[in-house]
Amino acid sequence: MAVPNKVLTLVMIREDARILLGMKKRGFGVNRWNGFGGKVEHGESIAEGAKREVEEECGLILTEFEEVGRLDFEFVGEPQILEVHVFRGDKYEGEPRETEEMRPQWFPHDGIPYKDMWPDDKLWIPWLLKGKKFKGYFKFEGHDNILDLQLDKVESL
Ligand code: 6OG
Repeated sequence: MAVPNKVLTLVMIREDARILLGMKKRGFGVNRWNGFGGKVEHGESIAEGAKREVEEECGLILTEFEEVGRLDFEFVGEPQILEVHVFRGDKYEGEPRETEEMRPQWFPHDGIPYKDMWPDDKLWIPWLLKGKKFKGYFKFEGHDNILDLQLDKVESL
């Protein structure tokens, strides 16, 4: 029987001049900068899960955010596909604060630390910053090597 996808969220909080990333302090993707997000829980919508994870991981309350991307990740040797719903966070309340999971930091759009991020990010973050929507599939071998990929801009998800 097919293994159901693992449904995850990923929120990139974006302003005109800068983007908020978090240094992952533990767990999957440790020691990489990334957006905020995690597993969607039973009984909540994907958008609710995104908002909850942002608050848990960096203390911000999202007031305007939009789903802009859908990325499926396969890891060689692992049956489960990670189905990542990517959101652009446009407005929020509060100030970012460090938590047990993430150390947040603002980066200018032209200073995103791609070499310390998941290798797919440099392919789609520029689209997100320009307000585009996208869909993609990546096949990883380990955490550094992309064997195969498909990535397209779309009008709607
Ligand atoms: P937790 O296991 O910490 O959620 N995620 C990825 N993000 C990027 N940029 N690239 C990937 O390529 C990713 N795979 C997973 C989704 C994991 C967090 O990491 C994101 C979640 O926000 C493979 O709960």
